[in-house]
Amino acid sequence: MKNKTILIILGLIIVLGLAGYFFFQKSRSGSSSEFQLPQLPTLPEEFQPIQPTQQTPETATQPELTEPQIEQIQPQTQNIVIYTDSGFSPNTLRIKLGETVTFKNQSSRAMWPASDHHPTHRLYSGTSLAEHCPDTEGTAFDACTGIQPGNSWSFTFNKKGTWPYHDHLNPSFTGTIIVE
Ligand SMILES: [Cu+2]
Repeated sequence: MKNKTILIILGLIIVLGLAGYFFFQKSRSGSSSEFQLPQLPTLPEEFQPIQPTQQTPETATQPELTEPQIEQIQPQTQNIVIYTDSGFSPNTLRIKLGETVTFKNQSSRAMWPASDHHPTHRLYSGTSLAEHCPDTEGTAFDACTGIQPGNSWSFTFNKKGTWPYHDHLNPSFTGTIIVE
């Protein structure tokens, strides 16, 4: 029984091999019109393989935010001193050389910020009130006039040091600007 099965299998292999050989010979000698490879069935459009899409310009050119750019976006710190009926706040303010301090009058009366020492105001500029007012050059730490409620006065510090000041109209109100 086993031998018979083996014989049948061998026979099938031989027959298939011969058939394949003749088929191959025919396809080699025959013209292309006689023998055509079967065409693969075309897939419906929805089953077509997805073509890799090109990168859109938006994502391709989008710049990455770097740390220096983030720093540029951040607003500059403002140096503001508020003057109220109880005096200057903050009482001591540290700034960098070349920075500007804005004194805002939120009190009910006029203010006159000026460098110590009252009444001459010589400490910052080395000149007296009579010499440096009106301070058109912006070199004396002296408002040189009363600043009305709701108004403000700004001064740019171009000298390093500790600069005490007072309200010339109410000299008991004092403060200090430290320029580093
Ligand atoms: Cu004064």
